[in-house]
Amino acid sequence: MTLDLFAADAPELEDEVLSPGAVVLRGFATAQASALKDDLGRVAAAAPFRHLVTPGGLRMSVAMTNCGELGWVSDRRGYRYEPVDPDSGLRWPALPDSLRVLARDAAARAGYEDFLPDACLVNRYAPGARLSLHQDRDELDLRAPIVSVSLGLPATFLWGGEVRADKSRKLALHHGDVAVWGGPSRLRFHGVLALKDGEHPFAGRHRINLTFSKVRA
Ligand code: MD3
Ligand code: FE
Repeated sequence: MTLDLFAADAPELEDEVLSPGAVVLRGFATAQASALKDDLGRVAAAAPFRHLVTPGGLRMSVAMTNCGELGWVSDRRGYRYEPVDPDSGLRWPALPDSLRVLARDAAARAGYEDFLPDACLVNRYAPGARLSLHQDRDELDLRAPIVSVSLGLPATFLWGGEVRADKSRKLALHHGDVAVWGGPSRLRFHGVLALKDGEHPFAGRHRINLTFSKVRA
């Protein structure tokens, strides 16, 4: 890469390794954002965003929907992946090609070839919405990475350790950033701080996060 001393206002975006197997690809999705927006609009029309309830009975502040063969759901009975949207009784909308290709290309760039996700959880954050520290362990295929795409308002991501009590570091995720988490990092604790209010041309007062995973081994 050439160092351009005159482009002080246009810094090069570089891949950032967070820990072995985990990398942030800054701006990786920016160029495709408008195609993603159209496809996500169709997904949300077929399977509207909703606030799920945790097994403990708390309403989640993040609104969620899914596309792909399997969708993540939570209710009083627990967390799990289901092929059918419990609100409609219909299968989740198919994974749009734009999303499938983006997830596959990002995974390959991070060193995971042939990533074929069967689930895409779409999280929508309004100001104040947050996701407390947790692990993603409802997927069966833990060899496959998770790919996450951030769109709209920026958020502060918490990157923890192997156990909940480990100190976590903060990381800003902006519109277009794609993170790939796999290998020894696959079961790390992580979360998202309460979203700060703002306005973004892509999503108004929201942040949208896409989490792609391979649920079936
Ligand atoms: C690190 N979503 O839905 S994606 C989730 O921004 C979730 O909405 C967050 O965590 C969001 O479960 C963050 C980033 C992410 C996803 C899975 C991981 C980071 C991860 C699995 C292991 C380690
Ligand atoms: Fe997670």
